[in-house]
Amino acid sequence: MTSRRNFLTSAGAITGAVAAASVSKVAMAAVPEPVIQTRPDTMAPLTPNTGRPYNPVVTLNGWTLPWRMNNGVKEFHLVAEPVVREMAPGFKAHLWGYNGQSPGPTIEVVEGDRVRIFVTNKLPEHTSIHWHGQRLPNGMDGVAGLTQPAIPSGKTFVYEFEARRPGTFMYHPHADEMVQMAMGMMGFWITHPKDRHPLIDPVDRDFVFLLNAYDIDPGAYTPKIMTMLDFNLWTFNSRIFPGIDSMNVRKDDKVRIRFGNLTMTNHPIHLHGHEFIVTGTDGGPTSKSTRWHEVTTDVAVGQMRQIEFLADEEGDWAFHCHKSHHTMNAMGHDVPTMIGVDHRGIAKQITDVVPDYMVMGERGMADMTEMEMPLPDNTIPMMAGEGPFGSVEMGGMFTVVKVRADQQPGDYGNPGWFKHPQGTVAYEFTGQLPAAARAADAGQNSMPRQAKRTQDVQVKVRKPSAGHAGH
Ligand SMILES: [Cu+2]
Repeated sequence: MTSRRNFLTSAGAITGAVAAASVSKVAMAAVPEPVIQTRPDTMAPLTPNTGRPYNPVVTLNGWTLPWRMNNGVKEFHLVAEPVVREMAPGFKAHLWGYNGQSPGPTIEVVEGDRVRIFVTNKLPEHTSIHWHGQRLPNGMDGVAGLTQPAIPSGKTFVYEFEARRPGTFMYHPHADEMVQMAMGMMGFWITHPKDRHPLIDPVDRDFVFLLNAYDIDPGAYTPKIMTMLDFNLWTFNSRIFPGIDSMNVRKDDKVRIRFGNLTMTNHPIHLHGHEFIVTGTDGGPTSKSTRWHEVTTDVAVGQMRQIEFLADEEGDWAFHCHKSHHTMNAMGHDVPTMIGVDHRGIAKQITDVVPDYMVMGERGMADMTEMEMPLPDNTIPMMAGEGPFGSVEMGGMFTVVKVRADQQPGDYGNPGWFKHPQGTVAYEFTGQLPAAARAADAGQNSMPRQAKRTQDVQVKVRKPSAGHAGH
């Protein structure tokens, strides 16, 4: 097993070394050595030094799997295995994934490449891999029982096909997939165009990640795999804010972000400060006549979207799922609405008896960030993340696109918080406030009240008692 750290020092060195003439075909092992990566950091792009050239992508809190060339065939080795994924600093989950991580490594190939993928199953049960979105022989499609026998525990299977269509794809099991995807088994696949493509523009930065969700009780380590809708951890690439790296770009970069949804619900993904176009799906590049500007694009289950924009506004721009429950971290469910109830003293007493007891604050949930409720081990607060102006009060599917004039080409490092030009930050008004002008007489409204109505009814809006279910 080779450490990713070693080969990153000279990106692609493994592929180069193995493909070099000094290694004879006889000496070449039948199966490429698997590369394992156990850190959750965003790794530098893997620049190819064999095969056709392309502009590599950057996987958010992830990495790209190196390959070797064997008689013109690109060979990869995926190992399906239990992994420990740090979902945010201080919070680890026991998942299943590939080559040390969940999601597995990104696979990058070029249109027309002949690809051979060895899949070793180190899970306690059988598995398979389906190559979502690919044109390939039916027997390589990876549906256990339908197109192949499942890969038994301890065995290695080989998939081989030509990457016929350029685009944005993913891979995941098609064997006991409810369990295996709930446990984190999935990965990204990019097929780069072999030449200049009329519908695929070159970009300066190309980010990829998968949307996935888990149900892990506070204090626990392993996802509950029977959960269908009521997940409590909403993740980009099995990371939750504030554990998700920012996407750091140079001002006026053309930026592409690709994401695929392997959760059980849709996610409207929203970018601040810029408008983008959807340039592709897992069906390939979109035709130009179908492109219009958006700031939010909804990704249904099993879909992928690639968006593109010109990063021409400097700043720290939020990028997140627009479902507000999906920018929250693990909470106990059935949390009662406590707005208007001062229970802070009581809550402290209750936690002496019930350690996992969590309630929302009397003025809303923002109170929770100051309530200093004791949390069980291996649990992250519901909303966390300190920004330059205080608590960001976000969790889950949230990160930041950092646009900087002085970010160097090829530098993906975090430039720190944006330094706002003087006079460009919202500020407190300290003058005299005028009295509110309220409509005094209903008769002057454009929609007069019904004359017959004798009594006003007041309603209080509250969440159903089932609380968090069904979103
Ligand atoms: Cu969402």
